[in-house]
Amino acid sequence: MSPKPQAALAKAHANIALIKYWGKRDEALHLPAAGSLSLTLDGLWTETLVHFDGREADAFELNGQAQSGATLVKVSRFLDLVRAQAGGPVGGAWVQSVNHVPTAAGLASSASAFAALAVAADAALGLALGPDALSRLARRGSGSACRSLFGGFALWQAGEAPDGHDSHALPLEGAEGWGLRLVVAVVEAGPKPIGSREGMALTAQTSPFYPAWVAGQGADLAAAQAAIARRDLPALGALAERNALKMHATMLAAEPPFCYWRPASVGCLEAIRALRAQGLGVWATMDAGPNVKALCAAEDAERVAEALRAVAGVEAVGVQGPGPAAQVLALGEAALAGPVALAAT
Ligand code: 2P0
Repeated sequence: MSPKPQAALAKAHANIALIKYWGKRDEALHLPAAGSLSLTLDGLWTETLVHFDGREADAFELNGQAQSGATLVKVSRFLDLVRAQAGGPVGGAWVQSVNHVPTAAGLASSASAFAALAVAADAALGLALGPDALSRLARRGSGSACRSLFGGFALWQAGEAPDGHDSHALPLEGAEGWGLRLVVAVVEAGPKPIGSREGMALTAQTSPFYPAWVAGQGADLAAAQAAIARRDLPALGALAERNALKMHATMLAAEPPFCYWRPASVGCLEAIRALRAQGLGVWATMDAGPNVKALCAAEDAERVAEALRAVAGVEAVGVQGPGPAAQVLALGEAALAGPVALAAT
């Protein structure tokens, strides 16, 4: 009988930070200058098959397309980190990934992608890394990926150690049971001024507001955790909105300055303020792009979605709830069927 294939299929969901990660204390190890806090989303995820089949060089297929160049190198370097943790020599791998984070939605898929890759590679080699180690490993692919290991709320503790052993995410209780929703408005995108990795580095190097941003993160994280513990949506929403605006303010003061907002982003922020003035509990957050995400209660989500759909320049609106932790879907022979293909739309 042939040996069991060293293969695993894993799934990880995207996350959106309510208290943001923006700035590193170590660029190579992806160690953040401050902690962050996120909500994992139910409707956006990545499925990844890793099969260490002994091939000479790693191969990577994304959404049915063979990848080469920098994308393949990134995956291969990441697999080197996993191979280094195996007892003996491990050959190359076939990696097949499907992103159910629509590219058209302009939402970052690197968090779910590296979390799924970490979980699949670990399971394929039978390393049985625990949640902390898996979160640390995912962080090495992309910082925010360390939060996608966990369902619901996740807290990425910045840590202090130079080697990063204390810089990983932890699950935070309390996302379920109070009907939280994140309404995602996809805004027509112009060319992105700068990638998030370069953007946060430029901010850290040049923005006079950066030290104040980092100094305020501890208080925002503590207040957000307290708001979650008492299920206080107005407090959590207000903190999240202000935290996102503070992050974007650091970029406006960078040298050269940059801004991810588009006219429709401002339209969404205004629409959210108008709903709030009418008494609705809804708050905005934005990441390194023009899309706007609105935090609200489930019973208000449709009204918020409707208001955001009416904003000029908004291309699509979707409603997300809290999502589950990353998980292994299949092992060995059963994993070789690979990820579920994207529905043709
Ligand atoms: C976040 N972002 O907390 C913040 C808010 C963007 C704005 O994490 O260089 O792709 O791989 O560690 O994780 C995007 O940055 O950066 C991000 P790297 P990453 O979600």
